[in-house]
Parts: sequence; C-alpha cells; structure tokens
Amino acid sequence: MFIGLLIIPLSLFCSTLPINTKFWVYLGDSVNIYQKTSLALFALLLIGIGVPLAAAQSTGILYQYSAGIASLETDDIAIKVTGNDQAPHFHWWDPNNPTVDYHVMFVRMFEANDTDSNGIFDNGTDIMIGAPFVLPTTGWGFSDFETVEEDGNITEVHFNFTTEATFDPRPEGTGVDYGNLPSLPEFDLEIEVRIHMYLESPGEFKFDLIVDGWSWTYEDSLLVLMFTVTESTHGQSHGDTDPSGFHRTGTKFQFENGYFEYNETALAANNTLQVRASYGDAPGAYSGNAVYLSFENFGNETLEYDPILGVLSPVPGLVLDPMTLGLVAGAAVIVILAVVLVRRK
Ligand SMILES: [Ca+2]
Repeated sequence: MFIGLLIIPLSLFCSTLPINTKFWVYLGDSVNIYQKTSLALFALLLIGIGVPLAAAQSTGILYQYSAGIASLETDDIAIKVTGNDQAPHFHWWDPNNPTVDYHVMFVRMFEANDTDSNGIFDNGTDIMIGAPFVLPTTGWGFSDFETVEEDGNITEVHFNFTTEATFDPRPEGTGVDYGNLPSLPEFDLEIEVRIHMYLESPGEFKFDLIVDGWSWTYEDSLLVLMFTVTESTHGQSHGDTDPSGFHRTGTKFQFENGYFEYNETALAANNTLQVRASYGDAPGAYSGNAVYLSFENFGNETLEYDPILGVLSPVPGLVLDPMTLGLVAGAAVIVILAVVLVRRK
C-alpha cells in the first residue's frame, strides 16, 4: 500500500516530464555514481518503510487465568473478567493510554410489568414483580480457555463462567409483602457468561449471556437485566465513579473511549426476541450508571444474548503516522533528485 502511494505520485511526476521515456531508458543504461547512489537510497527507503509496518503487526491475543480472574490482552485492549466478585465483572482499559479503567457488572435480573407497553423498562414507572434475582458473588465455575491459532498467533480466545442457583421470587423476612402477587415457587437457574475475543476486532470483546430456567409470574411481562457501568483510575479493581461523558448513540453506550454496545435482538430457542435498553443513575448502593436491558417474555426457553464491550480506535480508516509520512516525503525528494540528475546529464 505504501509503495503504491509512492509509485502513483512518482508516475504522475514523471509523466509531466518531456524526458519521461529517456529517463526510464536511461535507468536501464549505464548510470553514473550519483544516480546509483540515489537509486540505492530510494530502495533503502522502500525497505525502511516496511520495517515499522512489520513491527506494528499484532502479536496475537495473550491470555491467562489466575485467582479467579481471566485476563486477555491485544495491542488495543486489556481485559479482566471474573465471576467471583460482586457479580460477573468485566474490567477493561486501553493499554496504549492506561489512565482510566472501565467496569461493567451484571448485577441483577428481575421480571417487570411494562405499564406503557413500549418494551422498555422505564425505571420509576414500570414495576418490578417479586424479588430481584441478585447474581451470586461466589460459585462461578471457569471453563478453561479454548483458543484458535494461526501462524503461531492466537487469533481467537473463548471461555465461560457458569453458576447454578436456586431463586425464591417471594422471599419471606425481607420486610416486603408479596401477598398481592400470585404465588410462584422457588426455581433453579443456570447462568452462563461466555466470553469471546477475535483478533480481527482487536479493540473489543463479546460476551454471551445464557439464562436457563426462569419462571414468570405473568405472560406479558419483561425480563430485565441490570448492568452497572463505572470508571476508576487505572489499576483499581473496582469502578467507583460515573463513567465520564456517558451517553447513548443508537445501540452504543459510550464513555470517553470505552463502549458497551447492545444487540436489539436475542434468541430463545428458534425465536428472535426484541431487546430494548434504558439507563439512569445506578440505584441504592450501586455506583455509576445503570443500563437496563429488557427482553420480551421467552416462556420456558433458554435466553441467549450477546452484547459487545470495547475501546474505540483512535481514528478509523487510513492513518499515516508522522514517521511514515516523513519517510514518504523523504523518498519523494530522493526520486525528484534522481530525475533532476538524469536531466542534467
Ligand atoms: Ca415501559
């Protein structure tokens, strides 16, 4: 590509010269020492441009598991994922600019009455039905890593955290009276968080949420998954502040250069479900912002859902760094010099 960038202006330049033909014929002929030197320098520059490109190539995905935390790293993102924490916790940062860390935690799940039937959980208007299921802080099993390798580089890494729990949607002794709701016996839930990273998207990672065993009170209510999004200074294990510049564009929640992108559909058996998001200040003892993903009722099927977390690339598209631009400019000067020398001959 970069050689192409040089050849195009060189050809344009030469085509404007009356000695164009003579120049190319002359190159094949005996040339003097100045021209030889110029051409050698030009060749060296072309080789030199290739060096930083090769050095900038990715080394694949690095991964490890230690003390309940799975870590992944590429040139563009560093990630820690743990189940054994306050809840399933995704913690990531930009290794090229490690000033702030982002944290997304999947903290609770509950059935909600969609009072205005817009498919969105409107906090303060729509009503939670029964007790929320608070995700367990222990008992998450780690699957080990599955990897895909190409030419000695790890190009894909996959792993899971899984937990099983028994949930009572009408707990006694909490001071809340559920007497106005139909009774619903406790039920067993299995929750799996599957993490996927692909080197072709080195600045982000995906996770699937699998929820199996949910029991509903009403057929027309929503299931709401609540996540918190927080920020910390780099290296802190938990986020404690609101993420700076938190806003939503389309299906992407963005904060500084971090993002949380959601899908507007989920799967339950062969059915596609509608997913809608809302957000606000995190309630109660939680820090940061809360994102509520609402799923339409999926009966007794297994829910499968796959959002994306990541860091934004600095500038999309073609980027020439100052060093490459300098080399291109230098090469152009040498070529012009070579042409001038030929003309003077
Ligand atoms: Ca609503």
